[in-house]
Amino acid sequence: MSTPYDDIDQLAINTIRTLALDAVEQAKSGHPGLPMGAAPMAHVLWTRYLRYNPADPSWPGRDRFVLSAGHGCMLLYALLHLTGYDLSLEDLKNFRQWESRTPGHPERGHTPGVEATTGPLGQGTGNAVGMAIAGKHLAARFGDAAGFRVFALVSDGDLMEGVSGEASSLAGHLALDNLVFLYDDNHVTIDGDTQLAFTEDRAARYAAYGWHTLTVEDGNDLDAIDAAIAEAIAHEGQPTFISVKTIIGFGSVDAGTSRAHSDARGPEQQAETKRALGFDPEKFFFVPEEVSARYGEALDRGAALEAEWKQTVGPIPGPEVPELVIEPFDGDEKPMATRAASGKVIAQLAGQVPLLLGGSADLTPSNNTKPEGWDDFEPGAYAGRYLRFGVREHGMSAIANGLAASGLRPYAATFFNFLDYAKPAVRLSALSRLPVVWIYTHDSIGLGEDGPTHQPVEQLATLRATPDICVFRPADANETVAGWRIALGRTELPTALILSRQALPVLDPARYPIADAARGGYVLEGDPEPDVILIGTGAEVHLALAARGLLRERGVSSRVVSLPSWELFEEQSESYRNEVLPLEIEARVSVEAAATLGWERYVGLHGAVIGLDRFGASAPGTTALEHLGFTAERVADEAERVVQAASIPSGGQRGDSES
Ligand SMILES: Cc1ncc(C[n+]2csc(CCOP(=O)(O)OP(=O)(O)O)c2C)c(N)n1
Repeated sequence: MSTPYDDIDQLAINTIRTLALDAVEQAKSGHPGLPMGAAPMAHVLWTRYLRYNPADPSWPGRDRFVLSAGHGCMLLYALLHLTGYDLSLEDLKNFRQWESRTPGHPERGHTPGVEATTGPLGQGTGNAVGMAIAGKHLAARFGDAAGFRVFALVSDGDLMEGVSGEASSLAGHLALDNLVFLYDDNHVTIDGDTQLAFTEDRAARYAAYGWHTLTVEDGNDLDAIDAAIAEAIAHEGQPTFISVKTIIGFGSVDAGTSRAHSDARGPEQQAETKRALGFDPEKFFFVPEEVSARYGEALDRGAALEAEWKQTVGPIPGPEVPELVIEPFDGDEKPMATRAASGKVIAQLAGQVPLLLGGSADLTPSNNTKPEGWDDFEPGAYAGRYLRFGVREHGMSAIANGLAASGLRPYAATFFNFLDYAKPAVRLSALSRLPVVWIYTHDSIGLGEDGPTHQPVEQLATLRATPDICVFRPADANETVAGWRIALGRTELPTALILSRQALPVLDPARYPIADAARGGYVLEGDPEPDVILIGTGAEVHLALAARGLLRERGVSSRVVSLPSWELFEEQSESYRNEVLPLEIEARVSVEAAATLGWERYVGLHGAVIGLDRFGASAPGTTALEHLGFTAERVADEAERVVQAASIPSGGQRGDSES
């Protein structure tokens, strides 16, 4: 501690408290309890230790502050305003209003200075671990100055969520000593005291994860908080968990109870609380001049820190990706699983995309995610680009978000079915516009013997229903190349590559217009004016191709459309989409070994959807596919049926197969 804390520090802390209170009262909703209890630790961190420059929120050398308990966002908004980020008092007054810069939970990319989109409890813990990995990795590869520290404020709810256990366990293993958790140990959640459902020894839990643990007995004791943070920073070889005992809603009549957690309590309580904190109840959103001045020091301090950093840091590559050189797969290649093709692509990308790094949730040999020659990222070997996430799909995914938020280009892999274990973080990658490449192999019942517990059915529909994520299910090795190009070209949004376990024929680029796969959908082959259009994705494209052969023998002309990505296809011009799927051709059949939900969009009212609206079965993949109706014969039969139905004039029994 350089200079002693004084009355202005106390006034500053109470300013944060009253700003949070006024904002919640004005919005008539929100969470004042956490900001009021945790203001002192945030004050100490933001005035004495955190390295940031409010004038340049994207300064790469800054420390990261993650408010994992995102419901307490008025704490962060108040700090951002007071320290000079581009967030005005007017913005604070608009807390939680339409199009305001102060939404109900922090949103990365929306409010300057917000590092992570938090609110779903637990996510921020994983994001912080990802950022700490990024800090270590950048320092190891590009020099110490390229690294940074990460501080996360975490709550009881954060620590109850399983994802915090997954991420913290890995952080301990990795000995990330640039990571500090400040635990807002206030013993209160929405339902009441933590005695109701959360009684383990949290510090002991973190010690068991391999963290250094510290306790601050009084969350209002600035010197004790200061000493703990200083010790955490100095401590080497372990991340640090500081349990800070606080009083939720400090200053209010409801302090220390779950009533203080959320909601406006009305003008009377508001006035009473402000009086208790030494503030004039008639003044709203009031920032004393001395407090402005104290926090205002952050601008000069930040400018100096950044200037000094620029002198010492060497060049660091950015997340942008150069023109990629990826060898196409020859039409003579033996059939190859798209997961295997993806592995070969990653090996080629390794040298071309400097900040590419990634790993798998303990399925490396199955996901084909480790390029030859890449070292593991392990304690003492932080330059390694391969991440051993362990069996922690949710933690892996929240960590990948933190890596992407730090400017790296991460990929993270598991079996497609286990998307369900990771979905909250995958959703947030889209919401917070992070360019993670999600690799999901074993993409259908075609995976075979592992059976219905491992066979995805509804996962494609789930991802397609998620805004802003590009879902790409390639039909072969060459479409897999296209998928990777798309994924890395998207510098602001995530992509999910949905890959097969089973080998698939390689589509010869000399014969098929594979480059058009990048448009999400294209005519693979067929007659210009076909009787029927067969639409497939992934492995089932090959069924459509085989069905086309059968239909030819039956005198029915057809076209096969490969539709690896609905989202990319929807981005194409209307005229292109009409070229691929001409409106006048109503006889259409889709085939995809997954839930049928949504395919009506492409086959229309008179088409047929071949899919899977039940769970799979344990059997060899080809057997499971056959028994569950994924055969070329069935596709051809359905095609014939819809062609016949389409030829019945309207008013007739069109589309009724029994007629
Ligand atoms: C994943 C998730 N589940 C539920 C919620 C709803 N929720 C918001 S705050 C909260 C309890 C918070 O308790 P704590 O984390 O101790 O915060 P504090 O009461 O100290 O503000 C819950 C359940 C949420 N935000 N995220």
